[in-house]
Amino acid sequence: MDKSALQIARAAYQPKVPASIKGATQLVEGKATESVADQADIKKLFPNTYGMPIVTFEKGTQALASKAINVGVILSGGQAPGGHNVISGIFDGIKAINKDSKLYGFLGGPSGLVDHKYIELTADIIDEYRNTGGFDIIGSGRTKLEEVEQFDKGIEICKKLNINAIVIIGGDDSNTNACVLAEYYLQKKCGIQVIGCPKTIDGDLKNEMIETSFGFDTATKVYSEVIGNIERDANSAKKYWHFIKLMGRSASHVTLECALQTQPNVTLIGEEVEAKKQTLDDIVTYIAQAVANRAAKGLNFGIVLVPEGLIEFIPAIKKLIAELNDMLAANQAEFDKVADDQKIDYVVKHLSKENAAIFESLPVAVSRQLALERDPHGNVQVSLIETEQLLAEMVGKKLAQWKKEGKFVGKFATQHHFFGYEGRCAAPSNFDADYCYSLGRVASLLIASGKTGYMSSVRNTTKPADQWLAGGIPITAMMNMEKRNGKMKPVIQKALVKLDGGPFKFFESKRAQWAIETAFVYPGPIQYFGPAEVADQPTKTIRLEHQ
Ligand code: FBP
Repeated sequence: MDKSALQIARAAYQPKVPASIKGATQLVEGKATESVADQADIKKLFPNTYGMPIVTFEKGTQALASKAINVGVILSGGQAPGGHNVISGIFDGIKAINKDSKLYGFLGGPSGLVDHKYIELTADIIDEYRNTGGFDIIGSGRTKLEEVEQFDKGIEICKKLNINAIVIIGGDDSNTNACVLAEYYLQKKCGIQVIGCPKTIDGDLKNEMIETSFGFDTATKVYSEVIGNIERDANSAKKYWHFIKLMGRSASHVTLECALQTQPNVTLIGEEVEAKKQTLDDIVTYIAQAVANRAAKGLNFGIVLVPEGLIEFIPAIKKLIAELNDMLAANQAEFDKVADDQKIDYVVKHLSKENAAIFESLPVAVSRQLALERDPHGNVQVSLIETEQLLAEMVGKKLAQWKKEGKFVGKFATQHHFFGYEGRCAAPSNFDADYCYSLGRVASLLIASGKTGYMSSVRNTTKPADQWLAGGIPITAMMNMEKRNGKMKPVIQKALVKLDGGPFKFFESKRAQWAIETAFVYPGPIQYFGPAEVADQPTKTIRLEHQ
């Protein structure tokens, strides 16, 4: 494969790891854990993996284990920069434990385990993918691992390949499934361990012990670079308002981080919209007012950042989606048989009066999305809803009305953009390259220590990598009960933007100034080489959370 000069230089990059796992290391067990909520229910569902202690790896006197370990790795869900480094970290980790250890990659996501599609990941393959973006080494998929038959198919292939442990690299849903699998395999006493790794550009798989999910750092740096370029274009031409939607299925962390990096005029945060019980009209009025205020100063241009999940945070729409989810889950078989052009009618007839009215008031493109497009986890596919376009149109209509009333004197021309896929496979930043490789190394240590039902954890990440803390967190400790497809299920609690947290508070203290002034910051591209203050800095979010 031909390579650019940067790719060649990156291939030789040696990721940094915590000092405590560099040589001999020892496992230290902490106190027993409890789940974040619904303790009795979670304990009942996970009798074997509930209450396990947090573990840390500290400097030791001898290497952990010497027996060869065979591991199967799965990439699950959306791509995130750094996945290949988790895999190379696992590879180097198990080989350091015993050179006869083997790593298998299940192909195309969790379905590879069930359908027995795999390859052995040899040193030659791993070397091709070190420090690269993408998940193409083995591919990814969104098949949900939740049926006993799937788990049993997993046992079959693990027995055949003599696999001792499976590592699932995924988001909150996939790590929940990793824990269900760990519990089942313990119950069956089949000797297969399951370890999770926190992945998602959305940044919503985090808690007190998991500081960030990998990929968030690189993806937000890529989006911020491009937002900065658009800001500079807007400030040069002075003729467009750019409406930019940013990925992040539900939480608004990506949007907030990009706002902190680029200081746009308007930033919407879904969690705030929900807390303030705002309507679609409130949001449109807020943006239109910012446009009018700048126009009064002769500034007919600006930047609006819109989180992908916004629509789900508008309380009236959230209620509608909840009823839609329950109704569709209860009538799935019947709904599947309804002809496509009759589906919207079917939905309207089966909703309560209040929600049917809201559903019918939405633009057709949005109501179709809400009713028709679900992913295998039952989530609305918000990335397909063109909120940025919808808002730009609605703001345009409001300003036209204000113009007639003499309340708006400027011009309003728009451009819209959606940044998501552009950042998910970027070459990992130094932070993600180091963090991911460390997560992989730690996963191999958890396996060598006989652990199962744990998520690999690397903390203290605002400090230089040498001082990072390595360990494992029981996945049950992150769980609570939530309604999914009409039924209460144990799931890892999603981390939404905290309105009393450091990142939001900082943004809140600045946004009025950013709205009226042109306070844009142009971050420029990710730097892979150079001084640490340029090349190794973690996100502003993580720094503000841990200052
Ligand atoms: P994960 O939670 O699986 O990491 O996916 C994140 C994400 O990139 C979301 O931001 C986005 O809504 C979704 O995936 C898009 O999914 P798809 O790749 O299937 O279009």
